[in-house]
Amino acid sequence: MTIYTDLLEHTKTIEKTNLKALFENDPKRFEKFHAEFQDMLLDYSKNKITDETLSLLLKLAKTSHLKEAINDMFSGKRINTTENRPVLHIALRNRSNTPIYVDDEDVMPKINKVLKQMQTFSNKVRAGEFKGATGKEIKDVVNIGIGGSDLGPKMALEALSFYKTPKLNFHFVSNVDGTDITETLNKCNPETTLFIVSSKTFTTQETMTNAQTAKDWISVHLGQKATKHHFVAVSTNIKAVKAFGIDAKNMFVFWDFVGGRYSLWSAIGLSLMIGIGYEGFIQLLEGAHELDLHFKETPFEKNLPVLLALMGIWNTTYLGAESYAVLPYDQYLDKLPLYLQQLDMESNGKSVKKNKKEVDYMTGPILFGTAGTNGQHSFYQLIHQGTHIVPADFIAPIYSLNETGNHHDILLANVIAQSEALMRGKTKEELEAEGVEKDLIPFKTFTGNRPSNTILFEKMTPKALGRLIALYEHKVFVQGVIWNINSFDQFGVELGKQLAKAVLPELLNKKQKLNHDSSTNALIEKVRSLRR
Ligand code: G6Q
Repeated sequence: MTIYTDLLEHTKTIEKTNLKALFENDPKRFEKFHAEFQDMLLDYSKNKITDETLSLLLKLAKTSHLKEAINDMFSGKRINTTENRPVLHIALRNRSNTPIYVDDEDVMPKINKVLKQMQTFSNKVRAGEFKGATGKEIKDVVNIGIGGSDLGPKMALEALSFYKTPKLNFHFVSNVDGTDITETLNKCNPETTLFIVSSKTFTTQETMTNAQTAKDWISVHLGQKATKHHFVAVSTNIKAVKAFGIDAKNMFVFWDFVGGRYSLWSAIGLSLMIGIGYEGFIQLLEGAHELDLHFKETPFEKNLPVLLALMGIWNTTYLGAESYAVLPYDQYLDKLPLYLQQLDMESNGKSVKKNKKEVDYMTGPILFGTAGTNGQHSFYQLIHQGTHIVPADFIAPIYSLNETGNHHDILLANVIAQSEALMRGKTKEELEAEGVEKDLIPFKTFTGNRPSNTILFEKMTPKALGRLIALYEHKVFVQGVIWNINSFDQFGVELGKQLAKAVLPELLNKKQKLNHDSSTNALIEKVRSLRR
């Protein structure tokens, strides 16, 4: 028997149990199944687990050599095996400044140097000292990037917009759809606009197409020489940045050991730093660093990312849940589900193990979600009464940054009630006692017994956001280790991009013979025939 088969066997016992009964039979259940770190509380007691489940899951973590894997990541080992790279987003926020070595080089000095460069630059923009080609102050900052070079700063700037300078407007252009850049440029004045071209490779089709359009816009309005006054770059590719016409002193570097979806903490966060200021950005890094130390040093049974990961593994791999909802009850976190969708699904949406064999178990779930009570008036129907079991994470701050009347009490009452409703449901007997019409009873019954976690923290600050994101990053890491997949590559996004490169000339050259399947050929023909 392996731990895997032990857990499979154990599902038979759990399938016979009911969450509501587990609570009724054990008044200490919450006490047993929660963990805290600083002001953050993780309540995982509303999962279908018992003492035995938890001890088996902790054993699973141990036998998966999780401790060693954590140490490997923190010490700069090349754990991204398919790309032969270390994974060191933790170094970007290593506020203790302890040396971290890659090929005998301590990476901390170069990380600190870029942070300093970002500080000087962001201060200048915020103070109105960085001027455009005609000598005017910058008013609009446009980040051009996609995926990992877009979602992090976009999500975080919205999450921390309470702390944002009112003097500047921020825009994020990512989609290659011309509407994205056109609508953004319509809101900006070329004389007072700064573009941050964010691209690790500086070759990404969408980003380079958008950047070129922005460059043409500046040229048309201010002349060709204006580029260097209105563009800065964040990249690893110095040569391409220079070729684009961006001054080397206005380039902010990062490195191969930072994965795109883990790059918010690097110079990719430049727009965020301009928005909330250097101090705010450092607070974000500090929050993440605190969580890093907690993750590295805390025994698994009290370790928030490990516990959150184990609940996910239990629900997905053992109990068969295919999806996973992240439901932040804080308007500022509206884009968190979008951000976590990339973090989780691009990292763990894999079906080949590190040993090249196909997995025969379920890995990363389908993640979705939305902020506040909005979802309650829409897809929560399925979560409460549908045929799918959707484990959910409810996330809420105890205080609102905008305490207004009784809004926040209502919000908190809702988030707490949702997890209770999912857990306990509503029985036929309860409905009868309420005098519900007999014919409607089947439709109004709630089975309950549906799992969720609740994460509470004091309030939305840069530090709190840092902790929250790091919590999810490490959760994803732990799951990748246990599933024995490489969470740090993303070959699955390549094929579509490659094929698009072949289709593009075929759309443009109507005489080119088509050699695809009948559907693809017909779609190309249709576009050819209708598009002049
Ligand atoms: C993230 C992915 C991906 C990447 C984008 C943008 O982990 O690698 O989302 O961030 O494809 O890539 P560039 O930064 O190279 O433009």
